[in-house]
Amino acid sequence: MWRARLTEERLVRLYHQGRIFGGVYTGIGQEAIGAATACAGGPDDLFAPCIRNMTVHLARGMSVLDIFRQYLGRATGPTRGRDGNVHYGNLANGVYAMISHLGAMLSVVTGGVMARRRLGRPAVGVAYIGDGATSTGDFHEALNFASVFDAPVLFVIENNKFAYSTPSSSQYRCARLVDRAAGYGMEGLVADGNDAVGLHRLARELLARMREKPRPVLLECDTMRMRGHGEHDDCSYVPKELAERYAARDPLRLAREGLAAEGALDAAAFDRIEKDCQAEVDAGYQQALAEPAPDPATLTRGVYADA
Ligand SMILES: Cc1ncc(C[n+]2csc(CCOP(=O)(O)OP(=O)(O)O)c2C)c(N)n1
Repeated sequence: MWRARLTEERLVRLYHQGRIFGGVYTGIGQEAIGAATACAGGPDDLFAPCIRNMTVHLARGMSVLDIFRQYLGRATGPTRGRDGNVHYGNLANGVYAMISHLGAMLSVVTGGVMARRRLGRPAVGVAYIGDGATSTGDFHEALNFASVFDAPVLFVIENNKFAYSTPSSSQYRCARLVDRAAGYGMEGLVADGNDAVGLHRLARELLARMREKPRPVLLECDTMRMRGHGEHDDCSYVPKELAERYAARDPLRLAREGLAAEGALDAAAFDRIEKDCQAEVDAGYQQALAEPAPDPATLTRGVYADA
């Protein structure tokens, strides 16, 4: 979570300095969801991170250096400078690169998990989606299909109260999004999306059960988008009181307090983690900055499949 927070804070600054090609969309304030669930997976599991899931990439082995290479459009980065944004992944580590069409990746994970299981690999999948994207047809199709075929996919809704400027009240009429689980005949649970420790325990238990007895689960995580949709958005439409309520429940603060209360990690150890992550971010940024942009002569390479 510290790695993601500090990386994204640096990216925000770079964006406002005009050093990023394209937009910056952060998961600041939502780090617990990706971190807690992705750390709960096994080595052969599949993940489909969405816009605000840098913690999933990091938890599944991507380096801070590679993330800076991606955002700075370096030839050495995960998309070799073809994309300067969230469309990166690492299939070798079971992480799909997202495409922009929200909802589309849910079926991809479902199919990927089914394929692995047919080959005798006991994989489970975790797919992430925002509250707004639950209104897509793809969401419905993927959940229904996964339920009918008992595909062990944890569908994680990050309910951060807004889809761009559209509030939940204009997005859905059910009391909670998890209510939809019954319609698909699957288990649905609600969790505090800012409590990394509690969520990690829940995710470990859920994934272990799903691996044992394959079936999908819908998990709605309560959280809040703490910045604009992207850095171009000042989010003036967000009620101040709402933002303040969640600022007081910052996931890093909750993790620090929770782990200290359990005697698992004292304040000094937590501070050391922050310091180490800051050093990693500084070094990663400096190295990526020194690396080359792609050679224009290679523009179509890796974009089209070789015939
Ligand atoms: C199918 C589809 N419709 C619209 C968009 C444009 N779009 C990109 S992000 C976004 C808001 C998504 O809101 P939500 O799913 O709640 O996720 P959040 O941004 O809050 O994390 C929209 C409308 C898109 N990428 N794909």
